[in-house]
Amino acid sequence: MEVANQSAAPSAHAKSKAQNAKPRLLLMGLRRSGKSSIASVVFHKMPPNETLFLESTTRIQKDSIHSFMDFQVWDFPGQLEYLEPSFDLEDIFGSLGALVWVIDAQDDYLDAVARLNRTILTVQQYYPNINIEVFIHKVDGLSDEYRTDTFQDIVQLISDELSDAGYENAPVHYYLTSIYDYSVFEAFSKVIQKLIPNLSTLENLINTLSNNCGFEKTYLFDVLSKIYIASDTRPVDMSCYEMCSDYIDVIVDISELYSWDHPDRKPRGEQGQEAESHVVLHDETMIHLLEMNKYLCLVSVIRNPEAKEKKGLIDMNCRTFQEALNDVFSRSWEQDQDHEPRITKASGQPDE
Ligand SMILES: Nc1nc2c(ncn2[C@@H]2O[C@H](COP(=O)(O)OP(=O)(O)OP(=O)(O)O)[C@@H](O)[C@H]2O)c(=O)[nH]1
Ligand SMILES: [Mg+2]
Repeated sequence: MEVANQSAAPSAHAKSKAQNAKPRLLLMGLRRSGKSSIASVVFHKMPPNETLFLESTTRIQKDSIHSFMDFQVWDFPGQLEYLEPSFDLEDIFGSLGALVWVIDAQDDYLDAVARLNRTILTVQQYYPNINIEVFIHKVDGLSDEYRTDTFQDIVQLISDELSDAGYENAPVHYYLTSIYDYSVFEAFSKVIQKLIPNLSTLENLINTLSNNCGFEKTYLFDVLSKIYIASDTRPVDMSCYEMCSDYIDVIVDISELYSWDHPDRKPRGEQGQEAESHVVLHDETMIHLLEMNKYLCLVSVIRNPEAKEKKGLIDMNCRTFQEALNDVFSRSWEQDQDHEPRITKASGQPDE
């Protein structure tokens, strides 16, 4: 296995290498817990049913995602014993953005919890700032009541074991997820958002935009993965998110159907003609979508009848937001990824 090395403690060489690397999301957990399914559904648009035919992962699968921000997703084989001394921890956890631990909630989860705790206790000695995101997964098969019980039980087990081992207030966050609904996208959105250094600036900008235009909820989406990288800070309403996410599909489908080419689409700066669209639903809710650049689009839900009338105001404010967004991201967008495929798959390749 390529990440194998001779010593368990991080080496100086590996440390300097890691500083230049892109943030990395590690998908870990026991076998068949659903790691590859999550990566395939979120980043490769695989229909959830087709994950039934996924084979067990035998080598670390490394995906490089080129988007508004470049990052990597490493999908681990469930049986890999990466805590053994033959693995260099720095190679695995060095440029870590997040450790996503997937637990199959339909299965006996005691083993998964024990292994997660072992991992946390080992890794936090070297990387105390590590963010641990626990996906309590496959909850589609559980009743609402059983779901809540399972959630509480897992949270309790993990925090009890960690505090018994002397690790209080571990930075562990929990999500109920399933590939059969939007929960896994929502959870991944939250995980990715923690990697964005300018998140609070973006949220403030979206809050201002929403207030000025009378939007009920606004999301800034990554178009291909449909992860939202920021939203206004009003409470999240799952149905709003689902509606906005579906609307992106409609627009992408229409664009593709009519071969709407985007030769002048750029990751930053002045854009050509953006896709813009709105629809009014049976309950008078309006969804408004405006493409921001090559990767991102802004989707808003408008329920206030007065706000819907003021199309000019919405246009003007959205343009101003687009300019501000450009400014916020201009540094990270300096390196134009135009010529690279958006998602490249390099299974088991050593990290460059
Ligand atoms: N019901 C349900 N099944 C799921 C979900 N996610 C994944 N699965 C199923 O779980 C099985 C195992 O999924 P994988 O993604 O291959 O699991 P893995 O964690 O990558 O397994 P290894 O590669 O062996 O470590 C597949 O049959 C998936 O269809 C989910 O959210 N709900
Ligand atoms: Mg797998």
